[in-house]
Amino acid sequence: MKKILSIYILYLIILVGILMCTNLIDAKILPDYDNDGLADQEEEKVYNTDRNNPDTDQDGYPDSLEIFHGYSPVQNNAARLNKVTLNIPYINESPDGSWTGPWKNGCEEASIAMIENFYLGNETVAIKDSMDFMMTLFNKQDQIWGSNADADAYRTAKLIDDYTNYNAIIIDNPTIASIKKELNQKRPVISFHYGKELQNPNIPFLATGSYYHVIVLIGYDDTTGEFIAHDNGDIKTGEKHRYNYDVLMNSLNDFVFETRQANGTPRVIFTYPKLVKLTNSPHVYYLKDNDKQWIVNEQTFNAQGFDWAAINVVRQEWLDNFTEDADIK
Ligand SMILES: [Ca+2]
Ligand SMILES: [Ca+2]
Ligand SMILES: [Ca+2]
Ligand SMILES: [Ca+2]
Repeated sequence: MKKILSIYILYLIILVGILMCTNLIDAKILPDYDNDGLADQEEEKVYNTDRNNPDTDQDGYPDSLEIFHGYSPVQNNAARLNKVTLNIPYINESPDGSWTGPWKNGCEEASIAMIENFYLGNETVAIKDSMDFMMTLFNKQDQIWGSNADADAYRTAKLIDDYTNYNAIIIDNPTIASIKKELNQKRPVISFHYGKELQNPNIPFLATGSYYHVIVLIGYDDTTGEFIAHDNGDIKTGEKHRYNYDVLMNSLNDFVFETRQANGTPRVIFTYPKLVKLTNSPHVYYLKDNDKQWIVNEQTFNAQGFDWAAINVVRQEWLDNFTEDADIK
Protein backbone atom coordinates (compact mmCIF):
# COMPACT_ATOMS: atom_id res chain seq x y z
CA MET A 1 0.00 0.00 0.00
CA LYS A 2 2.82 2.33 0.97
CA LYS A 3 4.54 1.60 -2.34
CA ILE A 4 1.38 2.27 -4.32
CA LEU A 5 0.93 5.53 -2.44
CA SER A 6 4.46 6.67 -3.19
CA ILE A 7 4.04 5.77 -6.86
CA TYR A 8 0.82 7.75 -6.84
CA ILE A 9 2.59 10.74 -5.28
CA LEU A 10 5.38 10.46 -7.80
CA TYR A 11 2.79 10.43 -10.56
CA LEU A 12 1.20 13.55 -9.10
CA ILE A 13 4.54 15.32 -8.95
CA ILE A 14 5.25 14.49 -12.60
CA LEU A 15 1.76 15.59 -13.61
CA VAL A 16 2.12 18.90 -11.81
CA GLY A 17 5.54 19.33 -13.41
CA ILE A 18 4.06 18.80 -16.87
CA LEU A 19 1.14 21.13 -16.19
CA MET A 20 3.48 23.85 -14.92
CA CYS A 21 5.39 23.62 -18.15
CA THR A 22 2.42 23.77 -20.49
CA ASN A 23 2.95 27.44 -21.08
CA LEU A 24 6.21 26.56 -22.80
CA ILE A 25 4.82 23.88 -25.06
CA ASP A 26 5.14 26.07 -28.16
CA ALA A 27 8.39 27.73 -27.19
CA LYS A 28 11.33 27.11 -29.48
CA ILE A 29 13.86 26.75 -26.69
CA LEU A 30 17.04 25.32 -28.17
CA PRO A 31 17.82 21.88 -26.67
CA ASP A 32 20.18 21.95 -23.67
CA TYR A 33 20.90 18.30 -22.94
CA ASP A 34 23.10 18.79 -19.84
CA ASN A 35 20.89 21.59 -18.53
CA ASP A 36 23.82 23.97 -17.95
CA GLY A 37 22.16 26.99 -19.55
CA LEU A 38 24.03 26.67 -22.85
CA ALA A 39 22.17 25.20 -25.80
CA ASP A 40 23.70 22.11 -27.40
CA GLN A 41 24.42 24.06 -30.60
CA GLU A 42 26.15 26.83 -28.64
CA GLU A 43 28.36 24.32 -26.86
CA GLU A 44 29.32 22.75 -30.18
CA LYS A 45 29.63 25.76 -32.43
CA VAL A 46 30.54 28.66 -30.15
CA TYR A 47 32.35 27.50 -27.01
CA ASN A 48 33.80 24.04 -27.80
CA THR A 49 32.38 22.77 -24.51
CA ASP A 50 30.91 19.34 -23.80
CA ARG A 51 27.16 19.24 -24.47
CA ASN A 52 26.85 16.22 -22.18
CA ASN A 53 28.69 17.76 -19.23
CA PRO A 54 27.59 20.89 -17.38
CA ASP A 55 31.17 21.51 -16.16
CA THR A 56 33.43 20.69 -19.09
CA ASP A 57 36.74 21.49 -17.39
CA GLN A 58 35.70 19.98 -14.03
CA ASP A 59 36.71 23.04 -12.03
CA GLY A 60 33.45 23.23 -10.11
CA TYR A 61 32.02 26.13 -12.14
CA PRO A 62 29.31 25.31 -14.70
CA ASP A 63 30.04 26.16 -18.35
CA SER A 64 27.54 28.98 -18.69
CA LEU A 65 28.53 30.57 -15.36
CA GLU A 66 32.15 30.77 -16.47
CA ILE A 67 31.24 32.26 -19.85
CA PHE A 68 28.89 34.76 -18.23
CA HIS A 69 31.73 36.05 -16.06
CA GLY A 70 34.33 35.86 -18.83
CA TYR A 71 36.23 32.76 -17.72
CA SER A 72 37.28 29.88 -19.92
CA PRO A 73 34.90 26.91 -19.71
CA VAL A 74 37.57 24.57 -21.08
CA GLN A 75 40.57 25.51 -18.90
CA ASN A 76 40.35 24.63 -15.21
CA ASN A 77 42.29 27.54 -13.78
CA ALA A 78 41.76 31.29 -13.67
CA ALA A 79 42.15 31.46 -17.47
CA ARG A 80 39.90 34.07 -19.01
CA LEU A 81 37.67 33.50 -21.98
CA ASN A 82 39.70 35.04 -24.82
CA LYS A 83 37.64 34.32 -27.91
CA VAL A 84 33.93 34.38 -28.71
CA THR A 85 32.06 34.22 -32.01
CA LEU A 86 28.31 34.20 -31.56
CA ASN A 87 26.38 32.01 -33.98
CA ILE A 88 24.49 34.73 -35.86
CA PRO A 89 23.15 34.40 -39.42
CA TYR A 90 24.77 36.83 -41.88
CA ILE A 91 22.66 39.22 -43.95
CA ASN A 92 24.15 41.50 -46.60
CA GLU A 93 22.99 45.10 -46.82
CA SER A 94 21.61 44.19 -50.25
CA PRO A 95 20.55 40.59 -49.62
CA ASP A 96 19.95 39.77 -53.31
CA GLY A 97 22.90 41.85 -54.52
CA SER A 98 20.77 44.32 -56.45
CA TRP A 99 22.20 47.53 -54.91
CA THR A 100 19.28 49.64 -56.11
CA GLY A 101 16.82 51.89 -54.26
CA PRO A 102 16.89 51.47 -50.48
CA TRP A 103 19.24 48.50 -50.78
CA LYS A 104 22.12 50.92 -51.34
CA ASN A 105 21.86 52.02 -47.72
CA GLY A 106 20.42 49.06 -45.90
CA CYS A 107 23.23 48.71 -43.38
CA GLU A 108 21.11 49.69 -40.36
CA GLU A 109 18.27 47.40 -41.45
CA ALA A 110 20.53 44.44 -42.21
CA SER A 111 22.17 44.88 -38.79
CA ILE A 112 18.80 44.98 -37.04
CA ALA A 113 17.66 41.91 -39.01
CA MET A 114 20.71 39.80 -38.13
CA ILE A 115 20.22 40.31 -34.41
CA GLU A 116 16.47 39.73 -34.67
CA ASN A 117 17.16 36.35 -36.23
CA PHE A 118 19.77 35.58 -33.57
CA TYR A 119 17.31 36.20 -30.74
CA LEU A 120 14.72 34.12 -32.63
CA GLY A 121 17.19 31.21 -32.60
CA ASN A 122 17.57 31.12 -36.39
CA GLU A 123 20.89 29.83 -37.70
CA THR A 124 20.11 30.80 -41.29
CA VAL A 125 17.76 33.27 -42.99
CA ALA A 126 16.33 33.04 -46.49
CA ILE A 127 17.13 36.04 -48.72
CA LYS A 128 13.44 36.74 -49.23
CA ASP A 129 12.75 36.74 -45.49
CA SER A 130 15.64 39.18 -44.93
CA MET A 131 14.31 41.47 -47.64
CA ASP A 132 10.73 41.37 -46.37
CA PHE A 133 11.86 42.25 -42.85
CA MET A 134 14.18 45.02 -44.03
CA MET A 135 11.50 46.40 -46.36
CA THR A 136 9.14 46.75 -43.41
CA LEU A 137 11.82 48.80 -41.64
CA PHE A 138 12.38 50.97 -44.75
CA ASN A 139 8.66 51.65 -44.96
CA LYS A 140 8.32 52.48 -41.26
CA GLN A 141 11.15 55.00 -41.54
CA ASP A 142 9.57 56.58 -44.61
CA GLN A 143 6.33 56.96 -42.64
CA ILE A 144 7.94 58.32 -39.47
CA TRP A 145 10.83 60.42 -40.76
CA GLY A 146 10.17 60.76 -44.51
CA SER A 147 13.40 58.93 -45.33
CA ASN A 148 14.98 55.54 -44.76
CA ALA A 149 18.56 56.62 -45.39
CA ASP A 150 21.16 57.19 -42.67
CA ALA A 151 19.33 56.17 -39.51
CA ASP A 152 21.48 57.32 -36.60
CA ALA A 153 21.75 55.35 -33.35
CA TYR A 154 18.58 56.93 -31.96
CA ARG A 155 16.45 56.06 -35.00
CA THR A 156 17.99 52.59 -35.10
CA ALA A 157 17.17 52.08 -31.41
CA LYS A 158 13.58 53.18 -31.97
CA LEU A 159 13.17 50.73 -34.85
CA ILE A 160 14.53 47.95 -32.65
CA ASP A 161 12.30 48.79 -29.70
CA ASP A 162 9.14 49.13 -31.81
CA TYR A 163 9.51 46.43 -34.47
CA THR A 164 11.69 43.60 -33.17
CA ASN A 165 11.78 41.01 -30.41
CA TYR A 166 14.67 42.70 -28.60
CA ASN A 167 15.51 45.93 -26.80
CA ALA A 168 18.16 48.54 -27.58
CA ILE A 169 20.35 50.51 -25.17
CA ILE A 170 22.33 53.40 -26.62
CA ILE A 171 25.86 53.56 -25.23
CA ASP A 172 28.04 56.62 -25.72
CA ASN A 173 31.83 56.27 -25.64
CA PRO A 174 31.91 52.49 -25.15
CA THR A 175 35.13 50.69 -24.20
CA ILE A 176 36.57 47.50 -25.65
CA ALA A 177 35.96 45.81 -22.27
CA SER A 178 32.31 46.89 -22.12
CA ILE A 179 31.64 45.51 -25.60
CA LYS A 180 33.42 42.23 -24.81
CA LYS A 181 31.32 41.85 -21.68
CA GLU A 182 28.16 42.04 -23.79
CA LEU A 183 29.51 39.43 -26.21
CA ASN A 184 30.50 37.13 -23.31
CA GLN A 185 26.92 37.29 -22.14
CA LYS A 186 25.65 36.37 -25.60
CA ARG A 187 24.30 39.77 -26.61
CA PRO A 188 25.40 41.11 -30.02
CA VAL A 189 26.28 44.81 -30.37
CA ILE A 190 25.50 47.25 -33.20
CA SER A 191 28.28 49.74 -33.96
CA PHE A 192 28.11 53.06 -35.86
CA HIS A 193 31.04 54.18 -37.97
CA TYR A 194 32.74 56.73 -40.11
CA GLY A 195 33.23 53.87 -42.56
CA LYS A 196 36.30 55.21 -44.31
CA GLU A 197 38.31 54.66 -41.15
CA LEU A 198 37.37 50.98 -41.05
CA GLN A 199 39.98 50.74 -43.84
CA ASN A 200 38.12 47.93 -45.57
CA PRO A 201 38.51 48.13 -49.38
CA ASN A 202 35.61 45.72 -49.92
CA ILE A 203 32.96 48.22 -48.82
CA PRO A 204 31.86 50.18 -51.91
CA PHE A 205 31.32 53.65 -50.38
CA LEU A 206 30.35 56.54 -52.62
CA ALA A 207 33.31 58.90 -52.69
CA THR A 208 30.88 61.82 -52.41
CA GLY A 209 28.81 60.30 -49.60
CA SER A 210 28.98 60.51 -45.81
CA TYR A 211 30.79 57.18 -45.42
CA TYR A 212 28.30 56.38 -42.66
CA HIS A 213 28.22 52.67 -41.90
CA VAL A 214 26.53 50.35 -39.38
CA ILE A 215 27.62 46.78 -38.59
CA VAL A 216 27.07 44.01 -36.03
CA LEU A 217 29.78 42.92 -33.59
CA ILE A 218 29.39 39.17 -33.08
CA GLY A 219 32.61 38.33 -31.24
CA TYR A 220 36.20 39.08 -30.40
CA ASP A 221 39.58 37.41 -30.37
CA ASP A 222 42.08 38.55 -27.75
CA THR A 223 44.79 36.37 -29.24
CA THR A 224 44.87 38.65 -32.29
CA GLY A 225 43.35 41.81 -30.78
CA GLU A 226 40.36 41.85 -33.10
CA PHE A 227 36.62 42.21 -33.03
CA ILE A 228 34.66 39.83 -35.22
CA ALA A 229 31.91 41.58 -37.15
CA HIS A 230 29.16 40.77 -39.59
CA ASP A 231 29.93 43.67 -41.92
CA ASN A 232 26.86 43.75 -44.13
CA GLY A 233 28.42 46.30 -46.51
CA ASP A 234 31.52 44.27 -47.34
CA ILE A 235 30.73 42.61 -50.67
CA LYS A 236 33.46 39.98 -50.41
CA THR A 237 34.44 39.15 -46.85
CA GLY A 238 31.65 40.62 -44.71
CA GLU A 239 30.78 37.49 -42.79
CA LYS A 240 32.87 37.20 -39.61
CA HIS A 241 35.06 40.03 -40.82
CA ARG A 242 37.88 40.85 -38.42
CA TYR A 243 38.69 44.40 -37.39
CA ASN A 244 41.61 45.34 -35.21
CA TYR A 245 40.35 46.65 -31.84
CA ASP A 246 41.87 50.10 -32.33
CA VAL A 247 40.76 50.46 -35.95
CA LEU A 248 37.19 49.66 -34.99
CA MET A 249 37.12 51.82 -31.87
CA ASN A 250 38.73 54.79 -33.66
CA SER A 251 36.15 54.68 -36.45
CA LEU A 252 33.15 54.78 -34.09
CA ASN A 253 31.08 57.87 -34.97
CA ASP A 254 27.34 58.29 -35.05
CA PHE A 255 25.60 60.06 -37.94
CA VAL A 256 24.77 63.75 -37.43
CA PHE A 257 21.69 65.01 -39.26
CA GLU A 258 22.56 68.73 -39.14
CA THR A 259 25.78 68.27 -41.07
CA ARG A 260 24.87 64.99 -42.77
CA GLN A 261 28.21 63.58 -41.75
CA ALA A 262 29.32 60.55 -39.77
CA ASN A 263 31.36 62.54 -37.28
CA GLY A 264 29.21 62.34 -34.14
CA THR A 265 29.78 60.79 -30.74
CA PRO A 266 31.37 57.31 -30.63
CA ARG A 267 28.30 55.18 -30.11
CA VAL A 268 27.09 51.59 -30.08
CA ILE A 269 23.81 49.86 -29.26
CA PHE A 270 23.75 47.09 -26.69
CA THR A 271 20.88 44.63 -27.10
CA TYR A 272 18.87 42.20 -24.97
CA PRO A 273 15.84 40.02 -25.65
CA LYS A 274 12.33 41.14 -24.69
CA LEU A 275 11.18 37.64 -23.73
CA VAL A 276 13.28 35.54 -21.37
CA LYS A 277 13.19 32.56 -19.04
CA LEU A 278 15.62 30.79 -16.73
CA THR A 279 16.95 27.30 -17.49
CA ASN A 280 15.02 25.52 -14.76
CA SER A 281 11.81 27.53 -14.63
CA PRO A 282 8.80 27.65 -16.96
CA HIS A 283 8.15 31.32 -16.10
CA VAL A 284 8.46 33.69 -19.03
CA TYR A 285 9.20 37.38 -18.42
CA TYR A 286 8.77 40.43 -20.61
CA LEU A 287 11.66 42.88 -20.26
CA LYS A 288 11.53 46.60 -20.90
CA ASP A 289 14.00 49.19 -19.61
CA ASN A 290 14.85 48.05 -16.07
CA ASP A 291 11.62 46.16 -15.47
CA LYS A 292 10.56 42.53 -15.78
CA GLN A 293 6.97 41.38 -15.95
CA TRP A 294 5.88 37.78 -15.57
CA ILE A 295 3.48 36.66 -18.29
CA VAL A 296 1.07 34.58 -16.23
CA ASN A 297 -0.03 31.97 -18.78
CA GLU A 298 -0.13 30.75 -22.33
CA GLN A 299 -3.41 32.48 -23.16
CA THR A 300 -2.02 35.83 -22.09
CA PHE A 301 1.18 35.22 -24.03
CA ASN A 302 -0.83 34.53 -27.19
CA ALA A 303 -3.29 37.36 -26.57
CA GLN A 304 -0.37 39.80 -26.35
CA GLY A 305 0.80 38.63 -29.75
CA PHE A 306 4.19 37.48 -28.43
CA ASP A 307 6.28 35.09 -30.51
CA TRP A 308 7.14 31.77 -28.84
CA ALA A 309 10.34 31.58 -30.87
CA ALA A 310 11.53 34.82 -29.28
CA ILE A 311 11.99 33.41 -25.76
CA ASN A 312 15.65 33.36 -24.76
CA VAL A 313 17.24 31.53 -21.83
CA VAL A 314 19.17 33.88 -19.54
CA ARG A 315 21.04 33.58 -16.26
CA GLN A 316 19.45 34.32 -12.91
CA GLU A 317 22.11 36.85 -11.82
CA TRP A 318 21.42 38.92 -14.94
CA LEU A 319 17.62 38.75 -14.61
CA ASP A 320 17.96 39.81 -10.97
CA ASN A 321 19.07 43.25 -12.19
CA PHE A 322 15.53 43.91 -13.36
CA THR A 323 12.84 45.24 -11.05
CA GLU A 324 9.70 43.15 -10.71
CA ASP A 325 6.79 45.05 -12.24
CA ALA A 326 3.09 44.10 -12.40
CA ASP A 327 2.35 40.69 -13.96
CA ILE A 328 1.00 40.66 -17.50
CA LYS A 329 -2.42 39.02 -17.13
CA1 LIG B 1 24.23 22.62 -22.36
CA1 LIG C 1 28.03 21.73 -21.11
CA1 LIG D 1 33.98 24.76 -15.42
CA1 LIG E 1 37.32 27.22 -16.17
